[in-house]
Amino acid sequence: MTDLAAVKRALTAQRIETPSWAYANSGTRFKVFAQPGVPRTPEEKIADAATVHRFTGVAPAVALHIPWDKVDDYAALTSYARDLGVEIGAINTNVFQDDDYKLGSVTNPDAGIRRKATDHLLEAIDIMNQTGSRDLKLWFSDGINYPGQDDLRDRQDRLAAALREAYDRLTGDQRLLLEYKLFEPAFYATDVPDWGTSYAHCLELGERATVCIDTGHHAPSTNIEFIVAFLLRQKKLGAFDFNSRFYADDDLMVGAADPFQLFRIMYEIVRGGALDPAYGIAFMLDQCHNIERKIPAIIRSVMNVQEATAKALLVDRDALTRAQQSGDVLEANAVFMDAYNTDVRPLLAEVRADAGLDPDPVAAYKASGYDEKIIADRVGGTQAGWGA
Ligand code: AOS
Ligand code: ZN
Ligand code: ZN
Repeated sequence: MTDLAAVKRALTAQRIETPSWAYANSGTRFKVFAQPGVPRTPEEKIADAATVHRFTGVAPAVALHIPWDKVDDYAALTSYARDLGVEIGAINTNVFQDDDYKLGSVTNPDAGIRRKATDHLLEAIDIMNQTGSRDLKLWFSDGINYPGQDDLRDRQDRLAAALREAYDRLTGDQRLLLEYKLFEPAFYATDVPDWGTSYAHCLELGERATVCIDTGHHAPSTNIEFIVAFLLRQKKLGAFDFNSRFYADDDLMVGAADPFQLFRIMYEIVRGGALDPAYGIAFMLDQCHNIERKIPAIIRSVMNVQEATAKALLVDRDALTRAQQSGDVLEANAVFMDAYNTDVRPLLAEVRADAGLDPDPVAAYKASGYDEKIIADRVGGTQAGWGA
């Protein structure tokens, strides 16, 4: 039997971090469709993140991206965020948007360019010291397009050296999160292409280095929940970048393409006792809302994660264990599917009502007038966008 009160407590305590760049304009390589009311400054992105938190109650942190969110005074930005009810979350680095990085950043054959890229990682740690952020999130676009273009092993050595330098700069409770990605922008070989590569580097670095799983960064049919289970067992899972993929790194709303996969991932999280924020996993979104209104899409994404989590929490673990141990394949699968097929929306509506929130966050946002207000207020200046 599932303890419903415990399920509700777990859902109330859940935390999901939203990314500053998801509030900004974004698009594909073909076109960015600008939207009215889009933030022009890091402060306006934070205000939008605070709005998502206001309606969902479970999104109290916003991840920044440097230099897209570069400001003169990070302490002031941090207190601005706190005044709005949110914290600054992970600091994301950018060593992919500079001409110098054509042949790579920390793995570039040129030592001067490697120095520049590594210095950027150190700069991000300085920013963490000012924002009080725990997590340095690293994603490297580094890789090569043609066989023979550069030495695969030397590039691993260069990567290890840069990671070591950054890692050794961490203090207090700071952590390094290393994200992997199968391909893109490099098409033949990426320097951190998979969880195994990230895991091996993190293992070499030490206990403050853990893997970040971006759900959109795998080959089709990859069993992501297996990766989750394995890394949890090794105590090397540090974060998620949640999003949906139909084809490649689509960055669509999490739970849109494959809600069943999201449920299976969240089940492994629950099974591993890793849902509680105290466990230390950062559940982040990494999405781009190219054609839909951004704030309600992010609210919807947060709700999709909550729904998958609620279903995962509803799995009757005792019944599942009994079926598994007696080798009852069909019964074990039925227990699992029963939880997945439960309509958890009424339960989540209750959890929200208990927390003093509107049970329908998207409708509440639409009725709030915030959308109309940002469209009216945010005129002039330059809208922020992916890369701006
Ligand atoms: C890139 O594909 C990765 O998903 C990154 O995590 C992220 O989208 C990018 O660094 C924007 O911050
Ligand atoms: Zn990502
Ligand atoms: Zn990505």
